[in-house]
Order: sequence, then C-alpha cells, then structure tokens
Amino acid sequence: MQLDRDTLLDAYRRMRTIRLFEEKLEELSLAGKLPGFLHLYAGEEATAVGVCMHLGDTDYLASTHRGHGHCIAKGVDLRGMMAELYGRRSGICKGKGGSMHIADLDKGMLGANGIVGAGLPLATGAALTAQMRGRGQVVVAFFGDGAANQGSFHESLNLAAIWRLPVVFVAENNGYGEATPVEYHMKIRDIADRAGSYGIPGEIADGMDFLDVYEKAGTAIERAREGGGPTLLECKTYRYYGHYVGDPLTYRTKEEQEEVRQTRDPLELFERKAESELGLVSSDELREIDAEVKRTIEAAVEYAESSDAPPPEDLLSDVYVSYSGAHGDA
Ligand SMILES: Cc1ncc(C[n+]2csc(CCOP(=O)(O)OP(=O)(O)O)c2C)c(N)n1
Ligand SMILES: [Mg+2]
Repeated sequence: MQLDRDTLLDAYRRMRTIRLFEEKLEELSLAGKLPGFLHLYAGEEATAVGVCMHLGDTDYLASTHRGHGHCIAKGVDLRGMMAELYGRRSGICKGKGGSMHIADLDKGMLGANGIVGAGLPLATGAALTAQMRGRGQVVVAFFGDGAANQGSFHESLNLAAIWRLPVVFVAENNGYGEATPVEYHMKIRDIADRAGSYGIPGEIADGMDFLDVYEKAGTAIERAREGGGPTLLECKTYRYYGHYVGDPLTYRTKEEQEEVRQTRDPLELFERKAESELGLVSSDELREIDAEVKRTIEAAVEYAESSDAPPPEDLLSDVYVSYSGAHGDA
C-alpha cells in the first residue's frame, strides 16, 4: 500500500499526540486532578492510528474502556477530551461522561465503553445502518483479548458475517485482560483463528508497527466498503502502563516491560522505517511535531483548568433523547 509523506506525518502526529496525552494524564491523575479511573492506551498507538487513517468522519468507531487513543486517532477534539477528563462543562460530553464515556457523533465516535465486549454489538448495529443507507460507510470495533471471550464477540461476528455487514473487528491483543495473561484466559494463541468459525477472513498484524497495521487494516476496510463483509483483524500489541493508573503491576516483570519499550516501541519503529527505509520524513521534522504536540496538550490542560464544573441543574439535561420519528437520518 503506497504511503505519501503527508500521510506519514499525519500518522506520526496522531501517534505522538496519543503518547504525550497519556503521559500527561498519568501525571495529572497521580496529582489528584482527574476524577475517576483511567486506562491508558500508550504503547498501542500504531494500532489505533494504523486503522483510523483509513476512516473519515462519516465512518463509525466503537471503542473500549481504553479509548483515549481511539478518540485521538479518529480526530476528536483534544481540548474537549481534556475538559471531559477533568469533568468540566466544556468537555466533549459536558463533563458528564469522563474517560470511559467519551463520544463525539460528529466524528463518528460512538463512544468509549465501560462494559467489556459491548462495543462489538454496537458496531454491528451501526454497520447494519450503514448497509441500509448504502453510502459506503464503514464501522470499526476495537476490543481487547479479554473481550474476545465474551458472548457479545461471537454473536456480533456471526451476525455481521451472515449479513455481510461493512464492519472490521479489531482485536487489540495486548497480552493481558486486567491481571490475567492471555495464555491463561484463552487456549489458542491467535484470536484471528476464530474468524474461521464465522466464515470471514482473519488477519494478524504487528500492532506495534504502523506500516503493518495500516496495510492490513486498509485491505479489510476496503473490503468492507465494497460490500465484501467483515474481517477480524488481530493486532499484537502491548500496553505500557498498568491496567489502570495505580495498578501495582504485580503480574508482569519490569524486564518484560523494558524489553518491549526497547525493542518494539511504535514511535521509534515508525521513525526508523519512515526515515531510514522509506526516506520520506526526517528526524528534524518529527522533533518539530513533538514540540507542537506538547504545546497543544499544554493548551488543552489550561483550557480544562479554566473551565467551570457543570452546575447541579445539568443533572437533569441530556437524560432522554428527543425522538424525531422512525425514519430520522441523523
Ligand atoms: C462485562 C464486564 N466484565 C468485566 C469488567 C471488568 N473489566 C474491566 S477491563 C477488563 C479487562 C479487559 O481486558 P481486555 O479486553 O484484554 O482489554 P485491555 O484492558 O487489555 O485493553 C475487565 C475484566 C467489565 N468492565 N465489564
Ligand atoms: Mg488485553
């Protein structure tokens, strides 16, 4: 799959934004500034970005409890996200959702989700809508290795397969479901093997390698857009932080974590390949992007901190959706 300079720089910016956003969130959370649980996405950047580079605003995405990376890769406004994490009224969901419920329908972001495995049926439903509309929209569901053992995974893949829905199921196999290693919770090594049970293609990508994810996701998304039905794409990846901020991480060794950072880091891998192998971008350009992204994140923190908390009367708004009729086409 041919990649041009602009696409590579855009991808790098999105990946660096995820990394610095998450590092900032850890710092803010440990300083007691952010209410609620945080599940950080750092380490998995190449997966979210490699997939989302193929999506437009009219395509849909269903996310997980580890959703910040998906939101950023899909183009959700960073200031609105930061204010949401602070629980402020200027947040993307008016400060009422927080980390695990960030949604932005204008960007096709159907929402992060606190229920493990719940994004798959939502994506399947959105894909049915897309198929009925016939405008070539595609839906992506991200989910973890743990979620691949939920009933909702099997039901969604089966329905999407028999109805040939335009959806790509992206398994983010990061080796653990909370503190449980994947070898303990699953008898098979590759989640992609399960595709055969539903008669759909199953692919494996190196989820730390943007180029590999980009290529395999591109093929799957094109297939879905052209009416070829769903794909199960497994991305082998790793989360740099604990399951949540504050996780004592007693279930994996420091050596394991260090080795992944040293040998498989998605940003370093990207730089090596894009600069040395493809010769399309320079390290200087990437350092400029790093500095710009840092400034953008600091501005987002300032925006959030200068915003007000929602007033008590906001508790009564947005509880029910106004219904515009069975054939509304929002
Ligand atoms: C239905 C349901 N069961 C259990 C939980 C508790 N829980 C939250 S995250 C998680 C692990 C999910 O692991 P995985 O799907 O691999 O995603 P990862 O955290 O590795 O990204 C569990 C069991 C939940 N939120 N929802
Ligand atoms: Mg996992």
